[in-house]
Amino acid sequence: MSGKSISNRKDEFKRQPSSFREIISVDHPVYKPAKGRYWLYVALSCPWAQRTLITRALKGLAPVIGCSVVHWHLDDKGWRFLQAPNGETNERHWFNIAGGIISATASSSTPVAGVDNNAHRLLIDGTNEPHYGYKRLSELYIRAESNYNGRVTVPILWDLKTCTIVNNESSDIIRIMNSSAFDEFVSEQHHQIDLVPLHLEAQIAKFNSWVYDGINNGVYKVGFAKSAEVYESEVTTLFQNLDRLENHLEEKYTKLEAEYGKNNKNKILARFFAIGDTLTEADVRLYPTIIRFDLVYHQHFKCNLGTIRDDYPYIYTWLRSIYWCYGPFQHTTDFNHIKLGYTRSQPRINLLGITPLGPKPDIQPL
Ligand SMILES: N[C@@H](CCC(=O)N[C@@H](CS)C(=O)NCC(=O)O)C(=O)O
Repeated sequence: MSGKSISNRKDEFKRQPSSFREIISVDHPVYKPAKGRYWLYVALSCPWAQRTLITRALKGLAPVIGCSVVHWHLDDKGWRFLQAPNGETNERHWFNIAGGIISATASSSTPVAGVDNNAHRLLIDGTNEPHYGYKRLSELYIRAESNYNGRVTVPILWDLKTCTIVNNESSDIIRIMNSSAFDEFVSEQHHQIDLVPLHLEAQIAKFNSWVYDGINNGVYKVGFAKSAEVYESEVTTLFQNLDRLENHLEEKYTKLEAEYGKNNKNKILARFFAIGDTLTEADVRLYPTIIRFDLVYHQHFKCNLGTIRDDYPYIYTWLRSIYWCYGPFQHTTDFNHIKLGYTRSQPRINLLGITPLGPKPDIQPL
């Protein structure tokens, strides 16, 4: 049963549409491609923001588009930045984030559940805002639009030249990064990477569409349901969609086994992707939800009719293959930000803010 068939619609979760939807291109009257002109603001706990970090890394854009990371704790005033001592900023760090610095320090598999919500560990709990010294993400929204009254969300792609938000919709931001707009600033090897190749465009669009509604946003519809009736309906629908994904990946894996032989695991895994036999946008958009599933969605959002690790062997093989073999996925995954971010920031769901220590390990070896 889909959530839409339920009469009590006020109990359903509705995602607010994003408000800034510009693109960057040589033909755009304002937003032309340039090195160092655009800046990404993210939360490492946020799956939508992680898409943009993965794409930025895959496309070699870390030296072109810098990045700041908000503190993992979303409090009643929204996202906040850390303050660097004496206004200190180190550009090199900001450019390298998710190319290593933050995640290398913070994503040790030892959970820091005992840490308090006001922890101020620069480059571990987040970064400062290096351009304007802002304390809150909301200040960027107000700078962009003085009477802005929508939700203050990450990710944001910011223009340092006109001091405004170019785009705050992750699916647009990854398309901007995947376009050839920034090719002149990255190596030849990165021009070749196309996450939406023309021959797979329609398949990727179809896949993204049901995965968004049924899985990416599906977990939120479960977690933010305001009545048992809505919850029960949404959680059933979510697991039907996970079953569909499992069948899709099983079919792909079985075909690869037939082609390369059951024992040729390396060859199989090198071609085991959501759509086609290379990494595409479909993997980039699916991964942030699946990597969070057992850690937070299972217990915190009550998506607990099963776990990925125990009940979905093909999804789990795909997940581990992506995580362990592709740096841009692994290095943008910070298990501490993910666990702390969800469990400490939603008192309606977890009043005492106690962060569960398990499951252990965060992800098993391939
Ligand atoms: N449509 C947006 C959704 C972004 C979004 O919902 N971000 C969440 C974090 S996961 C956020 O910043 N929420 C803060 C709030 O709503 O107050 C996108 O995909 O970029």
